[in-house]
Amino acid sequence: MQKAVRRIISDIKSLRIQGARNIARAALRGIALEIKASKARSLSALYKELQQTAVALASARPTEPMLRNTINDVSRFAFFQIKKDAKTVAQAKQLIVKKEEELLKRMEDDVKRLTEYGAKLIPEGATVMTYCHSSTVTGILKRAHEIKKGISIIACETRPLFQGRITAHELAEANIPVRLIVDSAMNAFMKNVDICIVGADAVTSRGDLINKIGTSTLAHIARFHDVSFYSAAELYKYSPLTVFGQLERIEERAPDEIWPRAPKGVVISNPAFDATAARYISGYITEVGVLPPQSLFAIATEKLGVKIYE
Ligand code: RUB
Repeated sequence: MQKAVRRIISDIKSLRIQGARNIARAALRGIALEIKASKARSLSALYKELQQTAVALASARPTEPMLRNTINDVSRFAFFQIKKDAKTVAQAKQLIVKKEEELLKRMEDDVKRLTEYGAKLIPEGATVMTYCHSSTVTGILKRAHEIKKGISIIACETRPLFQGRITAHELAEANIPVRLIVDSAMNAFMKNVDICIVGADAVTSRGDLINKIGTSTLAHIARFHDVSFYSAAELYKYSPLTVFGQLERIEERAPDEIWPRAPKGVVISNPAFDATAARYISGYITEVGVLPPQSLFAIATEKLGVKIYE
């Protein structure tokens, strides 16, 4: 495997590349890099190399359907389409790289549409609480600021890796009023909040949301205060296997992210994500509009081209 691709994998594992969209985009870039540099002499050798790269990239973060769905698109394309259309390795390489460019473009178009729906949804002068760092959410907030909604943001710092600081920094650079609070201050500040918007790592067939650990706490507190709670989720965040009863696996990360050199005898648990039940979610902001949690499954299934009747 190319050194640059191994680097992408280690950057995803270490969270130097973080957030579902950035991870999926980096993986696509990784596939294109590998294919462009491939020395395969036959179509089957090229396909094998693609599969190995795809599996290595897809396993870099286990709780990421967008990563898996996007990589699946390239693999399926290579398997079915290239067999049909490519006569030489050079042609196949060209087709795969073109597919990668198309997918990146589609991701950009989708998030642009989603951003517009999200910005429209935010009330004038609203205080918005957010959690962790989601490029989709910061995109919505920047757009809302651009169309002069007069918003201000409360960002939770998001222990243990403080992705909330990335959010706060990015919004401050965009001249959006932003306040950073510790996660345990969520409840104290919720009475000043008009709307909560978080990102999404995965959405299940029941409409439950899997996102950074602590998201469900925020959703429960928002419900207690009657504040609406939205998740910004492109349809590619949907996890298709959940309709067949498979649970989305929650990634367990290294204990030293919480306490490096912890004393012997202290057991540390460090799940990266938690699940928020659909009933706490006012809606998903997607590229086709703001959807009730229960309907995301049908629309995403269609977009992903997953067949559930056969
Ligand atoms: C990031 C996180 C984000 C989602 C969505 O977790 O939970 O809310 O990934 O991000 P981590 P985006 O920092 O562990 O990757 O909207 O950018 O896809």
